[in-house]
Amino acid sequence: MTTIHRRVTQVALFSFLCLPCIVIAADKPNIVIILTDDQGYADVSYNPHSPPEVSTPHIDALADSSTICTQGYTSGHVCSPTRAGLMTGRYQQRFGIYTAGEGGSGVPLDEVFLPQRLEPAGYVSGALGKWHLGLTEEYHAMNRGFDEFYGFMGRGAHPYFDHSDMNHPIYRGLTPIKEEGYLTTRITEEAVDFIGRHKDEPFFLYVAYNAVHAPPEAPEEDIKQVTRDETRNTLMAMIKHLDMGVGEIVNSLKKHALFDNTLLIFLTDNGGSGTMHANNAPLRGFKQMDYEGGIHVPFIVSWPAELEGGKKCDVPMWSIDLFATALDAAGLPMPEDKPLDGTSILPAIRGETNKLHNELYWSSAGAKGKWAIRSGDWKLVAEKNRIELFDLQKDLSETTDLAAEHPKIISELTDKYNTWLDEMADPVSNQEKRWNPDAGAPAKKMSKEEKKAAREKRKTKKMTEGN
Ligand SMILES: [Ca+2]
Repeated sequence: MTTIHRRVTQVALFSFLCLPCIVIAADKPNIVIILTDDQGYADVSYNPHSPPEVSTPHIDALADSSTICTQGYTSGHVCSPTRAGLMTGRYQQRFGIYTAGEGGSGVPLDEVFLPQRLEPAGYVSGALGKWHLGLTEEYHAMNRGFDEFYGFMGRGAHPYFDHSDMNHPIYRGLTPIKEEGYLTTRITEEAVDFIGRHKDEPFFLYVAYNAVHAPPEAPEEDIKQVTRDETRNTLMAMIKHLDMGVGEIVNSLKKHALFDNTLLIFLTDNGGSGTMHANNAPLRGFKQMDYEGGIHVPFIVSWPAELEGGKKCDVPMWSIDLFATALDAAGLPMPEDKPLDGTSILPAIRGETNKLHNELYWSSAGAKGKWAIRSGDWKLVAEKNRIELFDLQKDLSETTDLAAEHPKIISELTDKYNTWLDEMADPVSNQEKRWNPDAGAPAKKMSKEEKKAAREKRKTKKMTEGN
């Protein structure tokens, strides 16, 4: 019996026994989100600004057959806040998450995560890789609606080769395991395995590679002298494995004839990292900034059964929209108990609308005093008492501050931001919501040696903990 004949017979049999089940299984698209970590805007070779050392043939092939969203943003400029917004479909600030430290300690338990909404429609859900939404068991992916988990829970970074620190282990489900192998490769293998095991039911697969976050670690044989910069050479080898992983996930979906009816979204969790020598051309800045280089990311949407490929979509959209988009694709209603701030991006990709949001807001609260708002083509970027204004339509690279010429726009956008921020919760860490120039004691004057020691300490902290 051929596969098709066997399938027809199975469908006939199940239709007779259990009609609603088979209708669900046949109609619901699979949903796959590949979230990479700290990858530069130009560290995908489909970006025309990408430098010659960057080669991502598999990501490029996916981009070619999909829609490239040229105005794709993340709601955080670091890892954990973006993840909190993505998993809830809501401004993460709505429940007090403004920084990596706040998100990394856990998203309040009354928030509802995406797999919890998909489960009633028959979806099985798996999370792979970096969680970074809580360290303790109640915040574990398995307790936030996922049926399967492979990866690490807490901090932003994890070594790529050495998984022996059982204080920060790799988990399978809720169980810490002894693990070996290059983590990027292991995550890919787990993704391929998940797809194979769940090919006959609708699934939601969240593949959160920690690549290419620090530490810079890649298989020795893959590190080539493609630039004069050792860290960047290592980054290129890390990207090679990430790119191969994307290729294997796509191949696995194709092998099981699932690719056409899979909504696959590829994006990065924030802008490329300066520490890792990422390239964000033509955008200004890096991760941890609200300039475009910190929040404007590679963003690809594929769903061949429903969306024509080989296109570009220039409508501003962001990571918070993926929740509503997944529900829309699955034919599910938008929740009323926890209203979403995101909206389905599918109408924009189909060309049915050229606007999804009036404004996009960023805030990392008072301690850092960084915030931004995009409204139409205007973007206001603030840090403490410095406010800059850019016209993104003319100046995507944010080279020319127009604040002095447009005081009225500054005041309108500042008012909008303040109204929005008033609606948001206080930060869970008890820091102030707004920067306060009078807060805290004046910094003690440090000696040269003390300054050097503090710098070293910060550097070590950054490399081991990540954000
Ligand atoms: Ca990140």
